[in-house]
Amino acid sequence: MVGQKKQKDPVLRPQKNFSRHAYTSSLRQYRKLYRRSIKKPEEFWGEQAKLVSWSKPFSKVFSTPKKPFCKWFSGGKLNASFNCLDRHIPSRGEKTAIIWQGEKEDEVASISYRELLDRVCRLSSALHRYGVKKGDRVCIYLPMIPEIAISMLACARIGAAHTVVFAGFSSHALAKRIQDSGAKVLITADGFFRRGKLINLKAMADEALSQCPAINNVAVVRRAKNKIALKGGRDRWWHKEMAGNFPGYSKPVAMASEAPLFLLYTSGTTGTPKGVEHTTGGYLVYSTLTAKMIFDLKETDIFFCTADIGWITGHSYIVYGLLCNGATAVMYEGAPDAPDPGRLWRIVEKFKVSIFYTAPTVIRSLAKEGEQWPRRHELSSLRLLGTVGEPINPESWRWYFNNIGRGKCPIVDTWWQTETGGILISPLPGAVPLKPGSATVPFFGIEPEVLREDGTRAKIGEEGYLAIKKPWPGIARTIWKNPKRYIETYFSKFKGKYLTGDGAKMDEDGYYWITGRIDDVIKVSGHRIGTAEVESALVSYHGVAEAAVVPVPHPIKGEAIYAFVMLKKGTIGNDNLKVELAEHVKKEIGAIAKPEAIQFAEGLPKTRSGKIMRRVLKAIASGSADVGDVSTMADAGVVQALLEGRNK
Ligand code: 7RM
Repeated sequence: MVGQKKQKDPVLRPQKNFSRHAYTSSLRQYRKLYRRSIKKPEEFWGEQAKLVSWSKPFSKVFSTPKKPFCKWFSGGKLNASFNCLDRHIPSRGEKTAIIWQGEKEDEVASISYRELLDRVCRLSSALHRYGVKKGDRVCIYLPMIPEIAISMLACARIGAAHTVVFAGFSSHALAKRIQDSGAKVLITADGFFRRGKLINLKAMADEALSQCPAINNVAVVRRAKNKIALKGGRDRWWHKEMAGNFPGYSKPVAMASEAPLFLLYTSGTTGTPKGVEHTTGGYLVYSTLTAKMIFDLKETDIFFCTADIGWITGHSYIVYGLLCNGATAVMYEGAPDAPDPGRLWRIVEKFKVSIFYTAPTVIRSLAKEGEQWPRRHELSSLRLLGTVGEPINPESWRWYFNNIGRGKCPIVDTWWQTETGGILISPLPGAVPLKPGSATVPFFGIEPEVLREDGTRAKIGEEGYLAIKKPWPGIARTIWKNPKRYIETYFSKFKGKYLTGDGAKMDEDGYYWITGRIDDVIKVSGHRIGTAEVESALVSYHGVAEAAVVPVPHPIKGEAIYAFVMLKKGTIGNDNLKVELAEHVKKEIGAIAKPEAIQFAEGLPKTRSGKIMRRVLKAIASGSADVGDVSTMADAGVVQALLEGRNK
């Protein structure tokens, strides 16, 4: 929980220099349009939906035949790939859709809308040959190379739902996602580079595929040129598939508005990640409108979002929301500090980036290296900055504002989630005055509420549960194969209202201050990880009896993972075992889930009914001697032992 202290910050108006926002140039105008969007949502969204092309117009804007499940733009048909590609060809065929920067400085590609369409059509034909049909799932396990966007759009074109698995996830995590989604085709690569180091992606895919007999076709992009094995009859080189007997144009399939566009697995409060399902019409309208308005997109903008496409931010603001607006997206393959902390600023200068969108953890890690890095670069092309993924502390906000925006660019602090499809709380640059550390005000059609345990509304300044009163077009429609979990997770605590899992407070100006997750989800460097997932990975290691994982504040990562581990009799807890356990978690989930610290424990604080008291563990892990009320604890003696263990 960072960034909540300085609420008394003066309201900033860095917008003087900001050219007129195309839609709402004043707070008054924002408020007026906001009120209308809430009072007459069907009218508002019916109008906004014209932002995308429909092959068959919708007959009903919004309906909830079975609450809390909702439908948007029913009766309508459209194709997301058509909207992101074909429709731009007459006016923007030669415009650059994607600028790709490889990890090596001289590896650059510029792909026009026309070229992108051609490559998407070629892959669509290959997917047809693999027997992929409308309604099927295709798994994409690729690094940040143009082929990841091409794969997504090819799936969308033929009506198959994609499920992208972040290339940093382990083979075990990949296998689980393939199995749960029921994908029958995998698109992957031979390997890729991370900080100059070769990652053998195909080997990991192979390991996963040994557990996934349903995958009968694999397309492999040649990226790193490392030596790999192609399994006969199953694996084929992407470039060969793209070159051979090409029939020409591949027709986009008209999809029902509520047809699934993609699944994206995300962490929740159990050990099993959930397949968040987004559908075509609502998601596309929402991601496109938020991109256009919040980033104030103009025809000449060069937009650089540093997120990986394996996360929702990349889905919505590198691929769908950006390309549907006909904008130019910069895609960077490598790490922000490779080979040095000036890398991102070099990219901004090189491609004259005008809008830059990143996570607070990236800002903190680069700020730590000093101002000399951005100072070396010409950053005057920038006109707007954004952040996402975690609360931003006012110090980092100011560093970003002064050293990157050079005091001239508004910062949009955008709050949203995998489940929301697009941004829900954010300033509209140039219209809404900024307060460092606050995500500010709700987007059109969004009604946030800060609620108390009993469901009543919290007072101004009082922290509570952040909930959203009514659905919006971008909301996830269900959890794949688990509608019950959808209802329980999001709509049960406050009946019918969407529970975000975040804490928040609202100030006297109606601005929202997000205080972080209040469930068992941790944000490590902006990446979402479930404590239960890490715990089940730890427990799956021989010798481990029980594990409890909690977040601890971390100066760069925001939050880090702290694990308490109880060993079975006969297992000795030493530093060697700590290394082995961390490696095991990496193998089970991925490097992002590795615990920062492991503490061996003789016992864990539990209630008399056997529930682990995480509140107590959090206090201990953070080095606090004050663990709060322990009157409900079964054996208060364990706390002393844990405190002593911590100090060791
Ligand atoms: C986009 C994304 C969602 C969680 C969410 C919050 C945290 C995201 C902000 C933020 C404070 C922000 N999707 N979060 N944006 N907290 N200010 N601007 O990150 O599904 O991976 O995570 O991220 O806790 O619930 S996500």
